[in-house]
Amino acid sequence: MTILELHRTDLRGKTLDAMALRSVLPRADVDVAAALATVAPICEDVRTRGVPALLELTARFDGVGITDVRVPAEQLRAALADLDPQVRAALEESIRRARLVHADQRRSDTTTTVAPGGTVTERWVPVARVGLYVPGGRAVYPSSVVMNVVPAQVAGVASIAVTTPAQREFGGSAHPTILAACALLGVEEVYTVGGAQAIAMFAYGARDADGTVVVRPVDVVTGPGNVYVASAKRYVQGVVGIDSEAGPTEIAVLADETADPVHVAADLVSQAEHDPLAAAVLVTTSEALADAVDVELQRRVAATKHAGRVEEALRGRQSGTVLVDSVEAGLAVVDAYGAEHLEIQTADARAVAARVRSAGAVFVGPHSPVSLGDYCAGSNHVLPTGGTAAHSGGLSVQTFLRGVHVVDYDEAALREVAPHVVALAESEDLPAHGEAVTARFGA
Ligand code: HSO
Ligand code: ZN
Repeated sequence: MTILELHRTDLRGKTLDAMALRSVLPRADVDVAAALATVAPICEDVRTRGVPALLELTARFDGVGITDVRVPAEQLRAALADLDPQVRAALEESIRRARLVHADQRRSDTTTTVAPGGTVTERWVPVARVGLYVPGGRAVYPSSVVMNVVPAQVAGVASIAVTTPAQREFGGSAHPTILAACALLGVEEVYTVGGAQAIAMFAYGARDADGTVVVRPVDVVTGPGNVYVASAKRYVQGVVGIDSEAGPTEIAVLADETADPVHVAADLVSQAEHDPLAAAVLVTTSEALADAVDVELQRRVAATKHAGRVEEALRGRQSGTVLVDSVEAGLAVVDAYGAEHLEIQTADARAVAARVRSAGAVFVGPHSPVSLGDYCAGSNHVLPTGGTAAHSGGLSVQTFLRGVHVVDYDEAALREVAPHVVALAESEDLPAHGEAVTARFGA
């Protein structure tokens, strides 16, 4: 391997605002919009032809000939029975911790007395049915089954379906650990469809050639996937709700001279392991740390199992080191970047973390690596990428709830506010709106 050094961007001595920072910070251009041209015909094909289209698309894109999209119940049970006991124990612990955290996210209904006799209640109602996408491809993600299913269950969603790509090496079924995770969580409706066609299947539902309904449409589709999955989610949005358009994984580390270069390098490599497009960004006040991390990366990358894609990710334009004058300046950088995962490896890490404004999840101090959050912290690992942390949070119970306002005024309360309604209605030249109120008082 030729010398591996993260590209450096030196911002010392410079004061840039958030917009200027975004233009100099490393970031991949994953073009979700461009993929729409590929994805739209696929979605339309699924919408119009249903299951036969799903089978054909699975053969074309996954190279697997399947005859049915649904995983039989016996296969789910068998996968759980055959699951390695250690993996089972780990999944159970991951589920237990995720349930603890997500249970605390549940909202209670609120009732506000706006005026005597006039109340507005906000009721939180779960959506009826969700479709959860679990990626296949380079890695197997039973942990993503946990991260998608737990918040939906805690929210009280009655009908939960999972889909994951058919795998040739498992005879066209899904990876057995994914099936076992579904069984462990009590999810019985599992499909082996991946890619854009899976998202369309959930959005539109799918019928057999003879018109029998095989997959009922869902209200919300969630879950990470590749650019085609993200693009398909964008395409069907409006027909269904979606969570964020998750792109390749990102880790940013804000570190000062107190950080341990071994920890920093190990954590950068851990997320680079996902994908050649994964991003690993070190923001530091210490040139000595940046040098030490480069040395450690060199060693680790050579020794790691997936060295090829890790190296590609670290060399890619989306990864690099950013040198800053102070932790303060570093905070401005990481806020502008809005990482999916942000580690704070500085003195007084807790206080620094409390000041972060934009990140999918923040990992505080030397003992909270991102991979803890990926599996067993209790937090969710489906998080906003590509800077969308500026406007969105990660997957949560809230993703599956709708707030419904319930308006309940008595006669006196309506009478009291009537002149204001009438005045506003007239100002908008919508007099019938005012009359709907005054009609109640004999006018
Ligand atoms: N880091 C990924 C989640 C994951 N890691 C699953 C391992 N398995 C995106 O947050
Ligand atoms: Zn990960």
